[in-house]
Amino acid sequence: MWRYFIYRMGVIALLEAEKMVDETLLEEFEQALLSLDRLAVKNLLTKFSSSESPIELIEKLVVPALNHIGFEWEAGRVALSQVYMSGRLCEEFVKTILPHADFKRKDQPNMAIAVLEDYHLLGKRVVYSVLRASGFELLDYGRVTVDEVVSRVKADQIDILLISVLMLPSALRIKDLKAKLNQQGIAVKLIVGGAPFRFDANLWKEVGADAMGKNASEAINIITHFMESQT
Ligand code: B12
Repeated sequence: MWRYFIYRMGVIALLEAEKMVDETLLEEFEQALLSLDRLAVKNLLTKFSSSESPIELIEKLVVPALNHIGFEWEAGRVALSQVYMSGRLCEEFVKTILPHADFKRKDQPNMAIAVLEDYHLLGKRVVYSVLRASGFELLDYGRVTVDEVVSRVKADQIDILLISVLMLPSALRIKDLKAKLNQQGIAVKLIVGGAPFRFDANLWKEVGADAMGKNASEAINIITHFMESQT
């Protein structure tokens, strides 16, 4: 119960903090998503992209709009089908604006990214693309169970594992993952991210992660920090 309370307070605080763009634009974008107006979604993204980079566009417009839609769904004001279609529309356009890989960097740890027992894939896609565009090479495990990820991390000799989850039960599964990695003596740094960690600032420590990133840019900083501390 207390966990849910912290979570709810976190959602409200996050929605306040995320009002970073012109509220009218954000509302227009949200309405376009909810009414499945593909053309309006495209036009608004195009308008915003003339002044912002693709990543800023995602962080300042797409993420807050989807967060708010999730909140509205929870409050019973929008239907799950609208949440679903909003997610699909954003996925469709985000795919076209994400930057391409840039392979300048060579010396780096073995890295992989996975979505743990969760069906929310858009955040992982964004983090993966931003890391590759910043010169990091990493494996994409897609959606995996705890046992699958443990055996893949072992086989690929992964040094840094990034985990994306959007639901609280999936976040709590990271505890099992950590325990199984420890049992097998696999030393891998765990970086976690996604809605539950943004809503509850201490959750990443409770599940045994080594770090938490609120967005893709923070993932870059954390990895760079790990690399520097190893040299
Ligand atoms: C779109 C959406 C869906 C879509 C997903 C489509 C898809 N292919 O991804 C659909 C409709 C399928 C869906 C289904 C469900 N959903 Co949903 N969904 C959302 C919503 C509205 C937006 C998620 C999203 O795509 N955001 C945009 C991306 C870009 O942002 P992001 O994922 O947060 O990622 C950013 C950061 O978090 C971070 N990040 C993410 N991962 C990582 C990893 C690392 C390592 C780092 C550093 C950073 C990082 O960087 C990203 C870029 O900034 C959220 C609301 C929310 N507040 O998040 C609810 C939400 C996640 N859903 C929720 C729920 C409950 C469900 C369902 C259970 C509903 C149901 N009753 O069926 C199902 C579950 C499906 C399943 N079996 O897993 C809840 C979870 C609540 C909880 N306590 O666990 C939320 C929070 C809504 C709410 N407010 O209640 N959902």
